[in-house]
Amino acid sequence: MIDAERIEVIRKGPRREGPVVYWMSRDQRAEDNGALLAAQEMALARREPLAVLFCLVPAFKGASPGAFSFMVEGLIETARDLARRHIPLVLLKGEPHRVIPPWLNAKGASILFCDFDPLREKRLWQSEVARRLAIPLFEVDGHNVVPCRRASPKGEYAAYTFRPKIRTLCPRFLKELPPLEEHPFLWPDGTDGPLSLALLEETGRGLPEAPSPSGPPGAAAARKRLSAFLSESLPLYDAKRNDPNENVQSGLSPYLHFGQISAQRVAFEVTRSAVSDEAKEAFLEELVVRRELADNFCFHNGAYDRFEGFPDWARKTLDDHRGDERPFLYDLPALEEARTADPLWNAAQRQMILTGKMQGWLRMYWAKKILEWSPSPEEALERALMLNDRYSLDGRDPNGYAGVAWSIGGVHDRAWPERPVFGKVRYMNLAGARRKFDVDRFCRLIPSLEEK
Ligand code: FAD
Ligand code: FO1
Repeated sequence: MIDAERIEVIRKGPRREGPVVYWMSRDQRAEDNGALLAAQEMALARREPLAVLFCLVPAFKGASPGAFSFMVEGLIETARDLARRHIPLVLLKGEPHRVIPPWLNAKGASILFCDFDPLREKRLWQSEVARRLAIPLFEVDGHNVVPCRRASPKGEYAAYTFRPKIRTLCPRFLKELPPLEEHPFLWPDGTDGPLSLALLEETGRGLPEAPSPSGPPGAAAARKRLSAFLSESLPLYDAKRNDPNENVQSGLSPYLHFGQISAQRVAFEVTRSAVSDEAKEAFLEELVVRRELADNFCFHNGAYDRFEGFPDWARKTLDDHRGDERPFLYDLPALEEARTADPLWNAAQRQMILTGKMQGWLRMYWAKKILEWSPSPEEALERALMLNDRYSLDGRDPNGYAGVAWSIGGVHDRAWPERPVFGKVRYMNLAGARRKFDVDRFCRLIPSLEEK
């Protein structure tokens, strides 16, 4: 049984007969998918067929064709996984509110399930679809280990206020999920699934492959990455994750972003692995506390991608330092093309463009330098978000909005000694980076953009 605490009733409606449909969006997998399992539970209880719907939109928050390709290839695998359980994955193309309600009507659907997602665009999709439905809509949070709506009723101040809540609730929610069953009640139109699979394959062929930092797309590749991480890098994670030369991060963020693997599965496997408690703790702090704090931030702060979303102290101090002379002022092309005077920043930017991912510690340094070199904090925020969303395979994610807001706007951080431009927002510099790791080695190893 899926824990009822994961489920939110978005729209009530009359109980009637008809197939059950799950609108998949953030959690694009067949296994370990709480929303899909909840939909199947309902369909089995009512002896109804079950379908999964995916709505492919023409553009999403500056995502590159490569990011769409990674997603579509993963969906093809998911469609095949579902077909083996007699559950069609139906692909619709267009704006969700225009294409989903008419399709549900045409199929006589009785109930719709959907994913939880804190992003503005996604919440708008959900409310616009709900407005046009005559059937119940249930949202299931299968993306977070502790469902975001249950973890906390408010925007948390920092990790230290959120951590105890997560720790208390984790034992209840961090459980093995049941497998998806072969669905015994067949979808009435046997052509829906195969036609959509063919459409997905055709869509995939038309897209350029993304530079992928962690391996090919899809649920199987995600599980392979996880097992390699557990045996090779997790033991070193606590000590070396912040060293960009060491490559001991999991590389799971693109898979987690597109929901090709569940955080629940990752947390579960890490918890029962044979590594030291320190390594487990360090990793779960990022995967569960920090990741779910990012969802909490976006869910409770409507201005998560704007200056107005920064805490009062940070806005005040950044306002106080608006007039400060910047050591360098770069325009967007200079940043985008990695043409600054800072070799580490340039290498980090190149790493993001060439591989689709920037190392985690560098992401903080990178965003802070954009603040230092932009005419205003607003412009810095806009540039950092645009570049991250355009070039990172895991971009367009609450983690990105929280990470950039932490770096530029002190979100979830505290005030530090005051200095030019940054005010009391934490500062980072090249000399500090050199004390942490071999900066020159890192810069040497990242090719120039012309060589790609
Ligand atoms: P690992 O270190 O192996 O961690 C495992 C997982 O934990 C990650 O996949 C991620 O889901 C989560 N995690 C790790 N660090 C953080 C963190 N600081 N905050 C929230 N969750 C975390 N993460 C994204 O997923 N997408 C982004 O677009 C993104 N943009 C960022 C931008 C900036 C400026 C900053 C400072 C951070 C950003 N992060 C982003 C957070 C973090 O850097 C990445 O999640 C991490 O580097 C991804 O690599 P990994 O999967 O190998 O991480
Ligand atoms: N979600 C969808 O339901 N349909 C899409 O066509 C779609 C495209 C897309 C492209 C890039 C990307 O990074 C995400 C995309 N998503 C899409 C949304 C994604 O599933 C996530 O829900 C959010 O990005 C993060 O919460």
